[in-house]
Amino acid sequence: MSLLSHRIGWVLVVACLMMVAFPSILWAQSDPSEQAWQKDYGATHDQRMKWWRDARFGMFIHWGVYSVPAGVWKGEESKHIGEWLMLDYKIPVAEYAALTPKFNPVKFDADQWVRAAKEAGMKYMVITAKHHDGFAMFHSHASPYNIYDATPFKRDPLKELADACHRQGMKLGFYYSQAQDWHHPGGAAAKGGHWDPAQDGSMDEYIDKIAVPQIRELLTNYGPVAVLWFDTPVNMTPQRVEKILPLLKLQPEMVVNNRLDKNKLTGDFSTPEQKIPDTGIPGKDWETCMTMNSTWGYKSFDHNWKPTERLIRNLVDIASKGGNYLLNVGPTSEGEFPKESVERLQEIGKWMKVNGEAIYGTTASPLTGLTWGRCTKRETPDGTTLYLHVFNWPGDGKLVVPGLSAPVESATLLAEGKKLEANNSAEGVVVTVPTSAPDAISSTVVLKVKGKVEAR
Ligand code: FHN
Repeated sequence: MSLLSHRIGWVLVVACLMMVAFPSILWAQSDPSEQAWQKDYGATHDQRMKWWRDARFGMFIHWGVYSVPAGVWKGEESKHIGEWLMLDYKIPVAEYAALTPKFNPVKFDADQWVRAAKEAGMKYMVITAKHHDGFAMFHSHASPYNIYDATPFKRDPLKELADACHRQGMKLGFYYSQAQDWHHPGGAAAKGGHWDPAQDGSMDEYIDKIAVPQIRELLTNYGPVAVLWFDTPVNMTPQRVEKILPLLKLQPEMVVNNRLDKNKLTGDFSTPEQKIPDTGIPGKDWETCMTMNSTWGYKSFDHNWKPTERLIRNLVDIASKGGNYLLNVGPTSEGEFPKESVERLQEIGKWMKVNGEAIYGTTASPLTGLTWGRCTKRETPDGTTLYLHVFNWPGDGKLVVPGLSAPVESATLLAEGKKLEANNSAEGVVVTVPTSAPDAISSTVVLKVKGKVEAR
């Protein structure tokens, strides 16, 4: 018995020594390692996520040299997303790089982009600093394959955007394709790998010579970076992830998505793409990223625009499930947002001016299965505010919140501040509303009740 406990003691001592010597064992092997992730870098997860949880709505920008062909290669219209053109047509590295002299986005106006996002009610922007095609949209010293050195534009749009964001009080984030890089030797390529010998090389060297220095540049030269958004962790072994992790400490307040490593062991939030999870992702922070048409990077012939009604209702739906909405714009090669995106942003902005209170800083709905729409919640020291987002306005003037038994304090129409009558009843709370909806897309009734309202 004493021999056994002696042995156990030694095993524990050795295990502790290993963890001190190789701390990565902790995060690499413990259960999805969120705790280790939180300990591992900068401020705690909750501290870093505070502004992000309040924000609820951000702009994704996919902009790169792929906006020049705009989805067309040798006269053929690509059926796939625009930024994948190089891989989809297996365009040789040199031939694709020959697009760069044609990229001269002289109409780019950083302040205008930030203003457009701000007026839409968005609180942060995440722009592609380098997408899978390997072309850096900033003045990188790690590779001349960047917008400053390789195009007639000779400007650093990320610097201009960072300055405009800081001037206008907008949070800025960078998207960085850390693994896939179809230009630099050793960069990964999904869907069957390299198609040009120029792409062959050591991925470890690519990580050391391109990804690591470029991420360092992004986190050093552009002021505060609010979000780092990794993507497609093809061949991202724990060793390669290890090379990138220490860089995150350069921006200790920054939040990071969950696509750095292929097992999704790292990151502050999950990233459902082009979909809204039915019941949110309970116990996790998450952000749905979505296109306004069918492509991320600009395609001249993609007219599959989602109506504003859908975009607004998506935002409400996502907020009601406790998530964020990162809505994409794919600017043209001249540096402008497509006019269809501008129109939608303006319409969403009009709605947000009236209804933003029911989105920002709210939490998931405690009520589900609401036939007329969605609900978001804000807890106050003396009770709970429920924002009832009504998509289908009741024709009979009675809005029923089924099963809600908390005593009603007040009900108001958010749009006009008009007081409404509301009563507790056997079927739930019944709010008497005007016969026509204040907003055809989604009208908000602010219902204040006593105490907490827990999910049911
Ligand atoms: O391959 C990319 C795609 O081009 C786009 O950037 C989206 C945005 O989330 N992410 C990848 C696919 O998951």
